[in-house]
Amino acid sequence: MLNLVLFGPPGAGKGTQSKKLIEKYDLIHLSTGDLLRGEIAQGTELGLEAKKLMDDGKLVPDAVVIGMISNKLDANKDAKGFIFDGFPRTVAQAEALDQLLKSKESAISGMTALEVNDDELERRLLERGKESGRPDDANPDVIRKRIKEYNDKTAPVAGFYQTQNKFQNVNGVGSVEEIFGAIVNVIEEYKK
Ligand code: B4P
Repeated sequence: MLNLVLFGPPGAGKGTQSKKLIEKYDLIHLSTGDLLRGEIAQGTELGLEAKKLMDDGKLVPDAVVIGMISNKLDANKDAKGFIFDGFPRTVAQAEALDQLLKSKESAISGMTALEVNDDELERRLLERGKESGRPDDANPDVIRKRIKEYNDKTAPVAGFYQTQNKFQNVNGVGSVEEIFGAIVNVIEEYKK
């Protein structure tokens, strides 16, 4: 199985690149951001709770997102592999993912991190906020809080995969096609 983690700060382009990668490699796309927005759209209890945190730029509790991912893995037993987009976002989530995959006799193939500076992230997210209506993209204070949450809680996840020799950086500034090409080069190495 090819199990990829796409990593990077909010607005780094994880969602954008995931869409292209699932087509090329025939993988199942698991975006915790999309799954949470789906719960919000359906007005579930989980969605209502998540919305408060997301609108404020905070992470949703680990147990919630781990449960969602576990359900999705179970629902896609015959998949060729998965692309994890926006998950894991904490070391506890990374440890849980390792355990979940181990119980299915599988493992993460590699993590690819998109590097983008803070000014560019803020610019992209505010731009998206104009059209998407996403409340967490509309307010510069919330965007900065999300970047801080990333630096405090998510950035350490890179070290988790580095110690397993499963971590690669890619420059996330440039055209979508250029960045896609760089990610594909890294993935081809994982596949060897
Ligand atoms: P997510 O939905 O994961 O989204 P994101 O971090 O905002 O963006 P992404 O990196 O996917 O950017 P995109 O490609 O869309 O998270 C939202 C919230 O959900 C979190 O803040 C948190 O509250 C919660 N959450 C999600 N997962 C969680 C977890 N595991 N644990 C706890 N909480 C969780 O790109 C952004 C914009 O840039 C787009 O408009 C795109 O068109 C543009 N763009 C992309 N590539 C570009 C390029 N090369 N050049 C110029 N623009 C580009």
